[in-house]
Amino acid sequence: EKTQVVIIGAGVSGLTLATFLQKSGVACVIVERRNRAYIEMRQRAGVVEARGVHMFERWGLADKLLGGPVAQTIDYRVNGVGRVFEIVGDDRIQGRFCTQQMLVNNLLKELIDGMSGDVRFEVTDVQIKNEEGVQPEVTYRYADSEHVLVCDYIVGCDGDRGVSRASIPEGILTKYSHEFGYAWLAALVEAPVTGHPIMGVSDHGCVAQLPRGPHRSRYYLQCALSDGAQDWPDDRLWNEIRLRLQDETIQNVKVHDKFFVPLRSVVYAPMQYRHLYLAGDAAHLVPPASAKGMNLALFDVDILAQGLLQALQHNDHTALLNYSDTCLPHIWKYQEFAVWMTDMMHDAGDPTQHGTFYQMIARARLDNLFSSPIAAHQHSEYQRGML
Ligand code: RFL
Repeated sequence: EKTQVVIIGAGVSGLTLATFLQKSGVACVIVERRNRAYIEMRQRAGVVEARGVHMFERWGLADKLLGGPVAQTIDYRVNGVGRVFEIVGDDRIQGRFCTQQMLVNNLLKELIDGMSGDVRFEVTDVQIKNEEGVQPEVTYRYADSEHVLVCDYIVGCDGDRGVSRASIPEGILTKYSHEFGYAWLAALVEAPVTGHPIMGVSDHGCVAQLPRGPHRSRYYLQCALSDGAQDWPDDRLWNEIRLRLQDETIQNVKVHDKFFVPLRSVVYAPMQYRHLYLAGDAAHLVPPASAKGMNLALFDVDILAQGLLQALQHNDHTALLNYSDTCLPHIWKYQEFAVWMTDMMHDAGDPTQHGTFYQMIARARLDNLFSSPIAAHQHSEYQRGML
């Protein structure tokens, strides 16, 4: 069987890329190991930043895929005392509320139900043939039969633990990584954010509460790397939230899910090898304090979609050859932002991280956002994804 592009993984990057390509008349197939119902249920990010909104507008998809405008404020709290930061910038381009789940569901509808896009769920044993001078192939198993897709390009959108990056021979990619030494417990709860999204630091570790729809929000709590679900029963979770936010009025409500994310930053370079291109978490990871993972994935596939169109429709391979060089400076800029946010949030509250000296330095950094219009402007542009 022949197609132009095979995309491995139907997460946010794979589905967005396929939708852009399909809309532009490029034949593509997604192969995905999970079933559709599983993908429709998966919940993570909450906001498509201003840059991503602008991108979807450019592809004529913003109103079909995205929700309404999002809060342009962040309540930075230190030991319960809040200061509301206002994200400033061009009002015409604003971030939109759109959980990753909502975006993925809207993409599935648009791609499969609206454009008859070809997404093959529940495949196993995906393998990549990516040799010099030979037409690339992706093979997979579905039920008990083996399938071969012959194509022009392969795109790895299969996350950090997928097969795409792993198929690249040793010595080609450089891995740049940083482990922060602690984890975040992420808990989706049945209570909305009632005021502004909260980024809180406290002497007991950092805590954040971010909106996830009209009835839900996600709390993030700094915890030890070695912690597991058994260490965080619901009572402990709520007691810690009250303690870290210094707010005894917070009630225990239903907790829908709880999982642990070790905080790490990773970049693999280059993001391409022969006919294979990596996008999203397959190429880089950022800690969740920055809220950039999904947004960087969207950035990658925008650049890649344009490069693939140039190559396949105009026989111009320049943009595709330059894919890594175009993406990596942007990715590093937001890695820097993610490290700044993560260090600031943890050091500002927790003297066990880097001592009381760094606690005061981190608080001075936070203060800066409220006293310096230049710092506020730069922080806003990072938040909006416009730098
Ligand atoms: P995804 O979404 O993980 O999709 C990868 C897909 O590939 C499939 N797959 C395979 N398919 C076939 N064969 C194989 N061998 C395969 N191996 C894997 C998987 O089943 C899956 O369907 O990666 P993608 O598309 O690169 O998207 C990246 C984003 O999902 C990720 O960066 C964000 O979720 C990160 N993130 C956040 N990003 C933000 O921009 N803002 C946020 O507020 C935010 N919060 C978060 C987050 C990530 C979190 N976790 C789970 C680490 C909060 C959390 C808790």
